[in-house]
Amino acid sequence: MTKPYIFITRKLPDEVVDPFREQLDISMWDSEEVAVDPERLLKEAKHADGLLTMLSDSIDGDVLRQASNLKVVANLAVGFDNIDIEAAKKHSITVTNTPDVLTETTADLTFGLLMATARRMMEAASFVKEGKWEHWSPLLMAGSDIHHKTIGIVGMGRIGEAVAKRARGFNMNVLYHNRTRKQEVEDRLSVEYVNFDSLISKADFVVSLVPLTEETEKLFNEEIFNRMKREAIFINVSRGKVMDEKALYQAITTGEIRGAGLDVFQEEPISETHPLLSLKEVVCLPHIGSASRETRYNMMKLSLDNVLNVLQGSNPLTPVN
Ligand code: 8YV
Repeated sequence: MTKPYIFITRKLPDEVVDPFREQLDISMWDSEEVAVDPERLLKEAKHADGLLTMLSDSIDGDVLRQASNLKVVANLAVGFDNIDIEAAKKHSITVTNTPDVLTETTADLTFGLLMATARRMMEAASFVKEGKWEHWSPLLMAGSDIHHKTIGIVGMGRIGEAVAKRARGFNMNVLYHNRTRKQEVEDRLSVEYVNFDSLISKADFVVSLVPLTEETEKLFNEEIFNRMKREAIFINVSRGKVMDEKALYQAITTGEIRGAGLDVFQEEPISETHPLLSLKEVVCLPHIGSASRETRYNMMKLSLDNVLNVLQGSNPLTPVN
């Protein structure tokens, strides 16, 4: 019997992929760093039974319309804004993602980024490395406290909850806003639901964990930054397109808010001339929320299990549609 054919749009480690070769005929794009060429992607999609893909690759309606054999698209991410879910539904293609396995890792990074930004850790580390530490002074690299401050989490999904737990451990007051109120989470974690406007005006740390949708695009814009406290720090670990980068730059340079910690950007990767990189109040990371070795391996394995399940006629472990 011929094995189902799948194409992986980036080179993944053989030790993760090889065990699946017994049941699947697998081809991979040959680079770890360079995204798959869209022509090759289309060519593969046209005859593959399954695709394993990631945020850097757009699986749009045009690709899905031409993919006559395709039964499953497994995304190596919890978000799936790179895939046209409606088109997948129309063509009866299952889409899967990688929730849960990355929750704690992403929450660690979120909290670490919040701490690094508040306590100016990157700036201070560069200061030492560049040989500028010549004397002590009372306000040398003085940042903002974290404990007993108010964190406002926008988007109380799995990662939001994991961030709230960490914040409670730091004796922070936790506010959240979400499409639906979560009474059980409020009781369990002692967090308070507030409307978006109230969160924006009360939080010392505003943390974006919302998915990118039509409603959340540029949710954090000039008006919203201006309504934040002047001491506020904005943390974005969800999607770059939920914020207006120009407005953020403006808000920091005019003192409307204190600073920002960003793991995501409107267009990724950013270049070294990106304006936000010039601000010492901003910590920029290269979209590494889920990037621990353990978690990335778990994400790859879960994606391959999802593909295999669908192609063997059973239910995917973590379907999106
Ligand atoms: C991605 C992410 O997994 O899961 C998400 O939605 O943003 C990241 O953790 C990573 O960029 C690989 O696609």
